[in-house]
Amino acid sequence: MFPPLYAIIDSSLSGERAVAFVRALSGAGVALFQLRHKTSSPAAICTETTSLLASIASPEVRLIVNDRPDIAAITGAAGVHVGQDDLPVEAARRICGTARWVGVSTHNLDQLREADLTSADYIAVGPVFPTATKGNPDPVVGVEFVRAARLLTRKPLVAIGGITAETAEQVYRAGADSVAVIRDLIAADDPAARARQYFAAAERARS
Ligand code: TZP
Ligand code: MG
Repeated sequence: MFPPLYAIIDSSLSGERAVAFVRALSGAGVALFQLRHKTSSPAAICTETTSLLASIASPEVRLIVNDRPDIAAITGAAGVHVGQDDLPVEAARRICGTARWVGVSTHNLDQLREADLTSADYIAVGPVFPTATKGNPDPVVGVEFVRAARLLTRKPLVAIGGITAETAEQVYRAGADSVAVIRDLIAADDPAARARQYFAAAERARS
């Protein structure tokens, strides 16, 4: 089963705090993380990735690097996530190989159809809801877009953008295999407890 919760670490979290966050969430069962330090230097992203990888105890827990297939490969991370303006999926694949995941962001149905024809291991769609976390976000696509996307691909579908533990259930019900979340987890008093609320929402949506 594709991990139902994808926790993204943005620039607001680094060093020991990021390590503690990954430890707490992986202890709660979160099996998929992304490091998204958009403004950091390649050297800093390498260092951060290496320290997060060292904090991950289980081989079932994956850390994906945003934007940079070279850093994913060199650090031994589990994969890379590329956007529409990054290296294309197949270029990232050549760097990362088939053992690592390559995920891709899409924001409309044309991009989704195109991504479906690639070797991408999962397709992200969004922003599903308004978000203040991403600067200059693409237009909000809404939950209906997730439903439409579900009909167009059999690849794992990751919904992103403004999702909270309260709204996750409707997103899973619309066909998302996973929800990718930044603020709602990072800002939580108890991120592990918050993560468990997502798992409960995914269970309810499945039953
Ligand atoms: N891509 C589309 S929305 C978004 C990204 C990276 C930001 C998601 O952050 P949040 O805090 O979960 O809305
Ligand atoms: Mg990118």
